[in-house]
Amino acid sequence: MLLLHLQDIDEPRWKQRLSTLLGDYPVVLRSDTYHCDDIRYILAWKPYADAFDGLNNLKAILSSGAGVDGLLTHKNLPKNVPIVRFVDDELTQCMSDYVVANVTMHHRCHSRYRDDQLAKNWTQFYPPPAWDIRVGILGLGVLGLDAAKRLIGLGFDVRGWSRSKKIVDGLSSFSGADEFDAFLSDTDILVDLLPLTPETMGILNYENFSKLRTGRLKGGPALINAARGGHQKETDIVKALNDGTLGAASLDVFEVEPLPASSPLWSQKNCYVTPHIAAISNPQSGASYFARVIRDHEKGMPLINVVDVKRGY
Ligand code: NDP
Ligand code: OXD
Repeated sequence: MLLLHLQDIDEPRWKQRLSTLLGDYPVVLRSDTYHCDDIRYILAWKPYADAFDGLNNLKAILSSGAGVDGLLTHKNLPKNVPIVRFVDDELTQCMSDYVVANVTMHHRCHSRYRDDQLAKNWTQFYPPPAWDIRVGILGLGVLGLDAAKRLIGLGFDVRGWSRSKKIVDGLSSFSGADEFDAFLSDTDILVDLLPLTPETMGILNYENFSKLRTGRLKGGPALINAARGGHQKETDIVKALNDGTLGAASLDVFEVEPLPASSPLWSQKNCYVTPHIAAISNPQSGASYFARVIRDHEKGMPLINVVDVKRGY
């Protein structure tokens, strides 16, 4: 039996799609009647504190999101139960759409031209060609690598930072703490696509913003965070945007979500706020993916996209 435990998502839609695809394999919501002993799989997003209580026969925990930080920090996460995360072409495409749109916006200085328009100011400044702009991507996993390839295709000078080196045509690969400063030092637009782990928490801070390249992007380097709010120090972002250490920022994720009305980011100049919508998990493709995971596993095949709990992603 599959139990759905999805907060802030259209749970009935997922149930309907999964029930259709799984046929006579039962799918239940927490509000349905079932015996905990019968639950073999739980599909979770933002699970409550009691999410796993009594689930002693789990074969796998399924994460409807690509990021698993919410699961891995759950106080009562069952030990030794594999976690399968969501990896999906549509999610990847949507994330790359978000990244490309925001990189292009900052490269073409839309903040500056918007200000000029409002001031009725006709000043011709020509943005440099894409190949003169270095985009640095933090995290070269499923999402970071796809975004990198698309940006390379648009002519940008792309570099990436990950734990292990990558060999990709046209991409400069940096790895580990030793190469972090070298990676930042020539970056004009910093894109964050890292998972949230103890190592990456708070990585988007003033000290690191100060290491980015200046003088290439008019107004200062730009930051794009589509990964997790726990990476960023929001007081540092405000400070950096106000003193020119950063020229602009696009933020899809926040330290606290929904972003509180009291946050200065809402009205911060040159800061583009979106409500964690860069790439959502579509119930259509999501249900197909997880139905396949369950069917295959029930036939004795190995699970796919299993999280390395020790590594944290
Ligand atoms: P992956 O697990 O495929 O990739 C993670 C990448 O980060 C890998 O390249 C990994 O390096 C690198 N990395 C991890 N830890 C470190 C570290 N300490 N130092 C350097 N590099 C590190 O994740 P995805 O690409 O699928 O997703 C990335 C994140 O995007 C998710 O965890 C989630 O938080 C976020 N996300 C946000 C969404 C939104 O709508 N805003 C939607 C979906 C995801 P290596 O390759 O060497 O292992
Ligand atoms: C995810 C997300 O991790 O939507 O998939 O943030």
